[in-house]
Amino acid sequence: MNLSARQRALAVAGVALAGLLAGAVPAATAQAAAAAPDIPVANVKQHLADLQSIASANGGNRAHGRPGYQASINFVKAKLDAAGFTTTIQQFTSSGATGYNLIADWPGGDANQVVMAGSHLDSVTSGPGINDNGSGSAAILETALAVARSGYQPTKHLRFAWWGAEELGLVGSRYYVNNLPATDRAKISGYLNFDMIGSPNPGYFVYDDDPTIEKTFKDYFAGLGVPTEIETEGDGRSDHASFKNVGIPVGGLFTGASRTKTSAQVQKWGGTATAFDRCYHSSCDTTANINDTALDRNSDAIAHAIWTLSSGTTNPPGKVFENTSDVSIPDNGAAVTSSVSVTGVTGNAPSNLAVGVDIIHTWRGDLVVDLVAPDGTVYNLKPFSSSDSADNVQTTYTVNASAEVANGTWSLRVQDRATYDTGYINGFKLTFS
Ligand code: DTR
Ligand code: CA
Ligand code: ZN
Ligand code: ZN
Repeated sequence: MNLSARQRALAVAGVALAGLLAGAVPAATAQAAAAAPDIPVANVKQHLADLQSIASANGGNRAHGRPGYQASINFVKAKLDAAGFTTTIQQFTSSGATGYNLIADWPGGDANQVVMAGSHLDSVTSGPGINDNGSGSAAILETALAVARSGYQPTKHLRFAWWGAEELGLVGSRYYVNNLPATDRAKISGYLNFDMIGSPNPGYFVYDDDPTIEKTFKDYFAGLGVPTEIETEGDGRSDHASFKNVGIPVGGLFTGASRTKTSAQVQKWGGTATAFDRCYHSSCDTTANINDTALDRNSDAIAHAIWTLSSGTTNPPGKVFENTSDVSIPDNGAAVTSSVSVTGVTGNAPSNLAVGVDIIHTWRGDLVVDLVAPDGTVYNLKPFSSSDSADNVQTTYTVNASAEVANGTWSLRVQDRATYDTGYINGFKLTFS
């Protein structure tokens, strides 16, 4: 058909418009599921070194009812609190001694869909328990810290747990499950268990329980070119049993204990036809009793499973919202504000929200400076000081705002509470990393 130039131009425009209307929107508008970061095995090994030091300082073990276990719980809890997790210590009694579970929730995500990962933190009395089970405990600790520092926004809610008294018979995890209301049990979409994942003569075993969880792990190792086997001795042998017994989907990883690696497995994984861990439940289960490659691969597999099963997104690094308008501060008068409207940030604000403050004011001690979240929550950045005679407030505060929904109007609120010195707000900036 002979079309004039104008008719052709209109036809092309019509096709383009039809395309847009039909939803041919560039894929860039839909955020792809985030990929897990690499878990630095050096960080995991540092946690193991710290657990070793704790055992050495407390009679050589980290067993239930002993000082070394309490110190281990305090060590893990402190790191999680600093990273912005909501932590809970659950007490129970076993064999006449008080035991402790540590539960850590990452704020945000769908509370009706909980992805949970756990490891028992207790050792036997005969040794420091670095592979059994410092390895699992350290790996999920570093994975939890990676969630906090990466800006990952999980669609499902993430919960991590460190169990007490596993070596006495899954006591801590069973206590947790038995005291979890049925409505809350139903919210756990999967429980991932990690007990001995750094054995010195390792095998790569995947629990054959929930098929989705099993496939998630097997796909990861297939991507590494590392063959895996189904964990056959696991049923009832670790804390996943407490969850499986009440119908919660479970999975996990294991590198072997006192059983002997077969010659076929030596062909598959290397190593020797001896025990996977010759120091199982012995005093030699120290930091020397770890295979770094197995610890690294399993730590990365844990992160892969957590990211995959919670199907979230990661905020682009450093989303910045800034207001540079000058706002005069009345001398010894009412508070004034500078505000920014945050949009396009998924989920909650990070635990390390960077709050840039630029206030020009002589004798800055007169000033009270607050960050006000969209829901009105006040985070004091700087209190009044009758002695701080320096000029200007030009600094960046790091605020744990992980309890706050990110999108909305955030304000910097400033009040001059003493006469004579005056000034103004020069700038206010929020960086979502
Ligand atoms: N019961 C665990 C070690 C253990 C033995 N077999 C398996 C299978 C799967 C996980 C763990 C284990 C302990 O001694 O803590
Ligand atoms: Ca790694
Ligand atoms: Zn054990
Ligand atoms: Zn164990």
